Amino acid sequence: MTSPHHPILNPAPRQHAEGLFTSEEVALSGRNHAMQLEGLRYDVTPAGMHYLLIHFDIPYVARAEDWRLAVGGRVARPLSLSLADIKAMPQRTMRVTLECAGNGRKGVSPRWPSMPWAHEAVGTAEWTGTPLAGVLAAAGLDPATVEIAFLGADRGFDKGLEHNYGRSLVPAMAMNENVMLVHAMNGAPLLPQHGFPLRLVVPGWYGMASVKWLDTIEALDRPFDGYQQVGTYHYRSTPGEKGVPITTMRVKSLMVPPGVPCWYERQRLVERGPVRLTGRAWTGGGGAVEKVEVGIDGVWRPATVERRSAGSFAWQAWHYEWQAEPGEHEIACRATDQTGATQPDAPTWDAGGFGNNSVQRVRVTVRERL
Ligand SMILES: Nc1nc2c(c(=O)[nH]1)N[C@H]1C(S)=C(S)[C@@H](COP(=O)(O)O)O[C@H]1N2
Ligand SMILES: [Mo]
Repeated sequence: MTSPHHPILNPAPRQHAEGLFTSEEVALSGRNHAMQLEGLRYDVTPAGMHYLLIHFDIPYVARAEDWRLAVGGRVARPLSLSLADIKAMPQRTMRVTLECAGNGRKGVSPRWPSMPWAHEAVGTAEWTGTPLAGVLAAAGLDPATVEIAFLGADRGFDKGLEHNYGRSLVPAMAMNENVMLVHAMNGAPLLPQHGFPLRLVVPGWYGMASVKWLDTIEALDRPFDGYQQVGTYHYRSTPGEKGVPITTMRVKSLMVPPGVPCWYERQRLVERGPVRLTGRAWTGGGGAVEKVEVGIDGVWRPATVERRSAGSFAWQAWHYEWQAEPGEHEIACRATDQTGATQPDAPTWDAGGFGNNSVQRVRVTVRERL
């Protein structure tokens, strides 16, 4: 019997799974790499270490001169902007921590078959560009605008639906002074994989809002119904329910695993004595992390957290002095933000595997000094 399913036009419904990872998941994790956890040492993640999430293919833009940003829909003056036009507008550089909403999906069981992130789909970059509000003002946004859609040049299929990657914001959010159209990352033109020549950056939100390879902005008199807006990126405690749209990042912390690893299992070996544990913590919506605790074998103690200046969207460094005693240990870290929200011990189950901010645990063997 032939299957009625076709992988592109009518794919077999994906099912939640436990246990072994599929070859599709493994292939996706080759295309989309995480930030190595030792990358938490840098205030600004070196561009090649920053995590990547690319749904379809990276669009090939050979010459930035040939590229245009179209601004249309419910605007008084439709625009077609070159990269030079955008660079001629007021410029600002912002340090922003981005995290994929699917970060931690690997640990949500049963899991949704998609990009099987462990903990490290995060990175911090210095993004340079112009505030989106200035471009929208130049186009003359119609007051009747309900949502503004941002479309990338990348196109493909998901669940049989063909679309360009696209997301939307309500006008108040689009006009927020921190939302930017950026052409540079860490002082260099965007790399192809990070959205060359232009992307949106929505600080404080999970990464899906920061549309890469941006070529169209459209002011709409109705809610945007693109797949990436309505078909996914919702918290759903029951598969198939409407759910809650995903916006800002949940509070989270990560540590640089101490000592040295083994190649395959990634377990750690540390020598007895003082060990400085270090890491980063962040939260969404421009909030601040107020507390980080380190758990050694289940006993939690406060770490020292870098204070942050108001209006900052970058992660905060933390450290903790550990007296490592010989034996087997489990080390964990846990952040709490200014709202009192803290990281759960175990993931809250989500149908799409989104928003897993449960605590990271690292197994460490401590030996006597040689
Ligand atoms: N056009 C386009 N924009 C996109 C995506 C994409 O696949 N296509 N992925 C989104 C998701 S889910 C994330 S987490 C971030 C990742 O940005 P990065 O690869 O620069 O880290 O880009 C977002 N913007
Ligand atoms: Mo993402």
